Amino acid sequence: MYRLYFGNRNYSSWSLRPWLLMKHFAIEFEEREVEVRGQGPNERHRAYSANGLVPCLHVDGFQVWDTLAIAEFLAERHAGLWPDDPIARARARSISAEMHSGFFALRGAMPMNIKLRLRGTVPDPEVAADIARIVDLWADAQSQFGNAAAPWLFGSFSIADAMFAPVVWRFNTYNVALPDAARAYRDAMLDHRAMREWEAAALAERAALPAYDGLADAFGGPR
Ligand SMILES: N[C@@H](CCC(=O)N[C@@H](CS)C(=O)NCC(=O)O)C(=O)O
Repeated sequence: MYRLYFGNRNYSSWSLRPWLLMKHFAIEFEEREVEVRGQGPNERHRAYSANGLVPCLHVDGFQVWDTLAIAEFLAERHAGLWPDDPIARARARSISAEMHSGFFALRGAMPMNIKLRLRGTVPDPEVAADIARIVDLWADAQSQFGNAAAPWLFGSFSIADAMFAPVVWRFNTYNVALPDAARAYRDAMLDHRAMREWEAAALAERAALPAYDGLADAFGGPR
């Protein structure tokens, strides 16, 4: 039996990814939500996560930590999490790894904060470059590997979609201007049944991280 330790739904972008993946693929797991403080490794998490970070997946007591490792572990045990075709799979892995190890300007300037809906401002050049790169990655994946009948990056929903799910919330919170295709992908992700479930739980949370909530004014206040 799986047990997933994950952080506050409003803020913990890494936690959303494996949670969404497991929900989408109907992989059963016990949910253990814990408080994050929005900084680096946290001693309070060490009891259930060796690196002091969440998410951490337990399988019969064995720990798998770090989002991409969790995704790969699940992909070895359940069918369909990566695209079947090796070329599509390689591209899905490349963009998932790029998400996992990059986009620091965007992640730093626009932390995930599902409760906020802000007017938005013109992004700094570094943030704008990250946004442009993501828009390109999505368009490229959809044109080469997508399927007109489904909104996902590689035809069927995959780990790559889960990896970009928190970016979709960022685009929504900070009202990031997007071309039509990226906006359509964002809206399809926001409408995913499990994303709606995560959002409803996030909206009901009481924990607050003032450093993140305090960004509202810098983005023009509520819209
Ligand atoms: N590289 C890790 C990053 C995980 C991470 O940074 N988790 C944050 C929450 S999103 C955390 O646990 N921070 C400790 C805390 O804020 O208490 C992964 O991919 O899972």
